Amino acid sequence: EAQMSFILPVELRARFAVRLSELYGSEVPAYNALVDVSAEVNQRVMDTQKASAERLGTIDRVTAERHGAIRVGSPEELSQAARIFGACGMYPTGFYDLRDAYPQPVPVVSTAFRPHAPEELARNPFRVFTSMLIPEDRRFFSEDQESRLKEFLAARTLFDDELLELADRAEVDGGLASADADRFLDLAVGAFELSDIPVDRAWYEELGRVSGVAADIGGVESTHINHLTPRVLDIDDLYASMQERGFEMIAEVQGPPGGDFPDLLLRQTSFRALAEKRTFRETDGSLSTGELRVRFGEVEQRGIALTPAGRDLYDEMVAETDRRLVDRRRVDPRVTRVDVAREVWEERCPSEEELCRRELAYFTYTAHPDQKGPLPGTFSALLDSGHITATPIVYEDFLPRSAAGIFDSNLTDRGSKDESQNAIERDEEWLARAMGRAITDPHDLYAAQSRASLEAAMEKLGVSHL
Ligand code: OOG
Ligand code: NI
Repeated sequence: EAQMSFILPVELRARFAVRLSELYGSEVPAYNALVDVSAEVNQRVMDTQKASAERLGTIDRVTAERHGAIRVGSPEELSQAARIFGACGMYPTGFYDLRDAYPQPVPVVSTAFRPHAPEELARNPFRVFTSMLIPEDRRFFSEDQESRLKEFLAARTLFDDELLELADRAEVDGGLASADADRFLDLAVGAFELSDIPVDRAWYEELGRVSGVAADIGGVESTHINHLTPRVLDIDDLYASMQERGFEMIAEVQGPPGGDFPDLLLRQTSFRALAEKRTFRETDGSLSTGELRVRFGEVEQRGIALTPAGRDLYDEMVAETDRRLVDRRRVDPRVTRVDVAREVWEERCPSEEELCRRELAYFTYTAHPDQKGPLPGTFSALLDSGHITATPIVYEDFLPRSAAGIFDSNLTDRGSKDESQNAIERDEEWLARAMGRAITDPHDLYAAQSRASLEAAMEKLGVSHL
């Protein structure tokens, strides 16, 4: 019976996440501590907030929830990674250009592979933020470096044929027979293991002077999980608890401030990248042991997904925070970004109710046909009368600004970028074509989910249009 069973993409995805978590925990033991503390924090929130703790995802989902980050060097490598994720029901979603990111530009463009359907997300939302190097961008690399990078990348194999064939089969057949699934997972997880192939020190250091991320991609023979991120229900508690245990955390939590505001989008923090032993090949050909600091432990708290109008408002609040921070620091250099963000949020952040009424965030709707009183004919009156209630949709994507903030706090070298050179155009359409797969706009997914639930609620109430 066991070897007859057929493993669906959702199960491949769940097992993939568990296996990567085991792998990463064995490579970076501090990650295990982060996962333990996350579980404690989540239990505390469940105990104190009871049912409302699960508004943005059940505790089972949140406990299993991880995102990973990987980095690849070329469209070919990206399209191969896409086949592996495709087997697990994870599709390219969203486009992020980190080349102009503040406070730390990074020579990559990125997308996230994740499930799309709400049921799939509820069962296992595993997502992988995947960045691809842009060696053609002259602001970062010279022509000579570009050609050496391309030569280096063309000579390596990240994913072998057997793995890619199994991935394709899983995608076409909608799953794999049990034995094939085991083999697929062994090979897929193995592809993201830290390799002990010696690192060419001169080459790695040359790339590192451009960007630590460039060195991490183009200076080594294989790819690896850069970080694996658990989800917590209270990131301020997590931050304090990790510090109490003696972990050196980055300066602050990235993203919106904590406090009595609706949870918007995404808040993230991390412990600092740890030194890991690697073997280096020196210029004279000899081998030596050294250390690299590239892998860190990140953790996140997820909030409400914002509509484009809500996102504009969020971006304005962030910009206002930046402006005020500069002014404040002239007077008092100890003022933190979080202090200033709290002030701005105090003045401008809408309540959850307003986010819904002003269509600044995405919600699903539940009908209450037994609600007393006449059935009103407008959306907002249905909310007033209690015939419809709104539940926030959780943000399933990423914030480039937080990503860049995390890069910034973890890179020892700021790298270099020559702003006198022209950028090469690398937009979403280009990336989709290069990868050979469509990239889905996350807004389309949230909007469709919200619309479907509103239509179902209207039908239940017998309201034909609003
Ligand atoms: C990816 C950084 C982006 C996040 O959580 O924003 C990311 C990387 O470090 O390669 O994972
Ligand atoms: Ni991350």
